[in-house]
Amino acid sequence: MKIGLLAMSGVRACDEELLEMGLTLPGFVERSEQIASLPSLGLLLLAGATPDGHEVRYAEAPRDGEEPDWLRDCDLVAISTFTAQVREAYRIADRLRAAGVQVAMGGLHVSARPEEAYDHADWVIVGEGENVWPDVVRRVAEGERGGLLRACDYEPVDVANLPVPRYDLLEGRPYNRFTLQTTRGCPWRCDFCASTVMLGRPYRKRPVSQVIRDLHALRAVRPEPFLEFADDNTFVDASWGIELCEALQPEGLRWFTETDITVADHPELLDAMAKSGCRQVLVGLEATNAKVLAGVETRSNFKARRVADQMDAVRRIQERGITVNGCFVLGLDGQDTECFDEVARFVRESGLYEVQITVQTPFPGTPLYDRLLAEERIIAPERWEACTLFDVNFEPLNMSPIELRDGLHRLTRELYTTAAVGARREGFFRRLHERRRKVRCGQVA
Ligand code: B12
Ligand code: SF4
Repeated sequence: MKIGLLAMSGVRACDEELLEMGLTLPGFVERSEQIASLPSLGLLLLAGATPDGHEVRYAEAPRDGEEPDWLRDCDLVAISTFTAQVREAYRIADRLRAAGVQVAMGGLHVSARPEEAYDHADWVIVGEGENVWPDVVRRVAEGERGGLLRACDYEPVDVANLPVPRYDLLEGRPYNRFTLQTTRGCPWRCDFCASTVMLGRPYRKRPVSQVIRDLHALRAVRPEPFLEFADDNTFVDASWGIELCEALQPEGLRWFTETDITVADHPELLDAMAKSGCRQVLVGLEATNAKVLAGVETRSNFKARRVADQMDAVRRIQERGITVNGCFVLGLDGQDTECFDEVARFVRESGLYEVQITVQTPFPGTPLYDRLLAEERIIAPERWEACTLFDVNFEPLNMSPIELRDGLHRLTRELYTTAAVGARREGFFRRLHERRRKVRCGQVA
């Protein structure tokens, strides 16, 4: 059979004013350019899990209508979905089906709303795809016409035995970064989290040798990639983390990942990360005071418990030469209009190299979505295109939606000007050089 794999590419926001700012503010443009072209690791893994004997091609559509024509010649097309682009993906799926192609949809959005997706796809897959996809391919080859399949009805995915992602299918596309996975899931349970924790499995670490195997598959087609780990929370286990970094070090690459604040508790791990080429860690700080963060992480109040240590943790990480991208959520129930100034102050005082601000977003399938819906605080339920992390689609508790939007705009203007970005960078390098000088002089260990 001819099988097409279709990812929706690019970043999304509905708010015109913010989009315009995004085009002009240097700090914003840079991150968008870095990430906008990441390939879909999920689909490359499915390609690796496809039974032999089929012709597999990978495609990306920046938006609805821009999918390649060759998809219409396929027998089966797999589409991966995030919430913000799912309506576009549905329209593409409808057209492909009208052209006689069988369509399978999976990914975070349809895992949360499978019945909705079933109106647009022959096959809908809930959860991790590695063990379901080969069955879909077999069934289509045998002439079956569709079904709603759940990963929990198949053998659980063993992260020690994932297929090799088919990076070779990316051909010559100009990517700035490439994703690979070292872990799946996260031990925490944040109310708003719409990441892979939604795929319903506990935190799992891959054997380091398997990560390196995938890296070599990538390097066979892109010898000097900048790596972005597509993990939710890489360094939960410090000794495994050190093992990973030691294996990465001889590769001589640069990399980025997302991890929680506890990474700063382990000096040996930080040293190993720095030596192995870690350039930046993205850490969800979310807010700057414990009252606001109370209950946001629902398992053990982790985010609130660690709030007092935020500034020092940023310092401990950054003094190794690893930059921190601190992420803040605006519009949490405990916040009022003071939150914008609080974040700006924290960014100034902490010396954070990079900052990301988003508005609280009720993604389908999250406890947050269900709670806000029950409280009739979602402005337009199922307006999935607003699930961008930048569009306000709920009634905050202690401010109006307009105040939240305006505060986001104001903070965006303040944080991402050339001067603000320059000052953060200059501060980071000044402190780093100062510390290195002290280490050389024996003033600090
Ligand atoms: C890399 C990434 C991107 C890349 C994606 C490249 C691509 N086309 O796939 C880029 C930079 C383009 C991107 C964009 C956006 N992203 Co993003 N991104 C991520 C990130 C960091 C990793 C995703 C990943 O690779 N996971 C690993 C793979 C292996 O998992 P997976 O994709 O889920 O695939 C598995 C299953 O879902 C399933 N599966 C997936 N598809 C299919 C299809 C079939 C047929 C089958 C059988 C199975 C299947 O099988 C796979 C293997 O098990 C996550 C955060 C995180 N840490 O997870 C956010 C995340 C996915 N992004 C998010 C968001 C909000 C966005 C944006 C809306 C941001 C914006 N404002 O523009 C846009 C979406 C626009 C768009 N184009 O879709 C949210 C999505 C939540 C949601 N429910 O939608 C996440 C979870 C971040 C967050 N903090 O909430 N993102
Ligand atoms: S720490 Fe991050 S990845 Fe983990 S549950 Fe919270 S938001 Fe999700």
